[in-house]
Amino acid sequence: MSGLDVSVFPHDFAWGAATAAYQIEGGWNMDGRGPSIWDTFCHAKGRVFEDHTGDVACNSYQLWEEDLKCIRQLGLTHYRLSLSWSRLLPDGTTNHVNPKGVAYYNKVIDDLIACGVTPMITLYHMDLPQALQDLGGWSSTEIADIFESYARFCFKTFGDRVKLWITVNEPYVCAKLGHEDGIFAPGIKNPGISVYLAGHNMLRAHTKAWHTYNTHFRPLQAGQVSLALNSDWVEPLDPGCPKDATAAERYKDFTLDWFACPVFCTGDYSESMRARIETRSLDLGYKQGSRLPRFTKSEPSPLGTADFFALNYYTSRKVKDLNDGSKKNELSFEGDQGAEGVVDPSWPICGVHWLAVVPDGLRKLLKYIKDMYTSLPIYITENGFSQMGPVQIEDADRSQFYQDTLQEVGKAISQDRVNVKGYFAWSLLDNFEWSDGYSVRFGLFHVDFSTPELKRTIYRSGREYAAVISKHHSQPKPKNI
Ligand code: GBH
Repeated sequence: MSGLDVSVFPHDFAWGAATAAYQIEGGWNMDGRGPSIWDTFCHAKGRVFEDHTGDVACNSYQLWEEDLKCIRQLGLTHYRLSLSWSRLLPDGTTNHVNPKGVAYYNKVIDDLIACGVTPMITLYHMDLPQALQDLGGWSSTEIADIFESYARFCFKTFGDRVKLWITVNEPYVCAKLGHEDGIFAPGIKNPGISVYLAGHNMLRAHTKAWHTYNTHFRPLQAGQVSLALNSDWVEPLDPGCPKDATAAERYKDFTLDWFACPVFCTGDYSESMRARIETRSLDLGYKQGSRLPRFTKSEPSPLGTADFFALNYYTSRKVKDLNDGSKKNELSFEGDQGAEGVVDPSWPICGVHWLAVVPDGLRKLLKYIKDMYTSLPIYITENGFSQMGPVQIEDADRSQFYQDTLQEVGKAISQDRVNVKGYFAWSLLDNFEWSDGYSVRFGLFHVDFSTPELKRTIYRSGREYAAVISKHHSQPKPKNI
């Protein structure tokens, strides 16, 4: 990454890396942690690649100090981690607090701050307490208030030191992969119905947590709260084909805009998304009310419930119309969306099949977010590149990827005037990559899962990322005028 011009990044730019509790912590049944839906999902055979589990993962629960060394070696200014809800509250409710869970995160937070690293904390990264799933999980109305109590507990316990919060990570992925496709926990396949309900309750949960922070904690703690939305950059497959152009709009309606419109634009789902779902319900003879829930006046509005925009970007897609395709008569999310995202043959696929490498898609998406949604600061809360097969510590291709991507972020800042505040590489460590188990590696550090020491070894991309950060910090600071 030595070719990267770091001078365009603001002097207080957040250089980060991200992880998530279930993907790194292990210690799944230690010291009073309650089970989460991912424990259940992994322990049922046949769900995850070679039945891998997060039982041990990187063992960050016991090896936190090794992680801290990695963070320091990179010279990160920020570290994004998530809390395991069921480690703090084993049955999901504040009726039972696990003091050892609280002590663990207190140590992590204190150690980070002592090392000059700013924590960004995600409250929910895919790992619902199993006890709450047993009550209906994200499909139940009550979950929003239960989440609000959990969030309040975390703000109260950690908010004196933590100033950057993410409520829910990727509601799209949790709803779609967990409740429509069933390939993520809780493994529900209820096409065209549960996905909208789960997404809706995540938005309600986020909204309540933001309002709680805003009213009760912001005055004293002065932090910021948002939710992390994942999005590909999309364009019509054939820009000259009106059907593809409309399909690309629909694709956006059902992905980024599904959550961004209520929070940043109107307080409700877009007219086009709602109309599309209503029409298809009629066409398919679905009569049990609206599949896309409504926000009610008795609850606070999602509009304005973000203090910054948190974006997870990995890849891009070309969109083709699917209106007359096989999903036409199917009650499903994809049928509603009526659009299919495909990979352009010129894009390299690196590692896992879905990750086409398109760094300039990130620049376009950043500008799009600024133009369409908000002038609030944007944090890129995840972005990364995967490796499969034999371990390559000298990962020149990943180093190139980070250089190209950061170059595009730099252009977004200097040429498009997008207020990008920070960048978090996914991930600090090789870790449990959900349904792909340990077969897909996203780390800046390799973790040797074959030995109990779980030794961390820096990849070349990690060394080069560290060099970028240090080069940026050795630049002269702008003078205060
Ligand atoms: C992020 O999601 C997650 O927040 C993070 O936990 C994860 O480790 C990281 O990505 C890397 O995957 O197999 O064709 O069904 C990014 C969104 C959701 C994109 C899952 C790929 C699987 C596509 N990802 N999706 S497929």
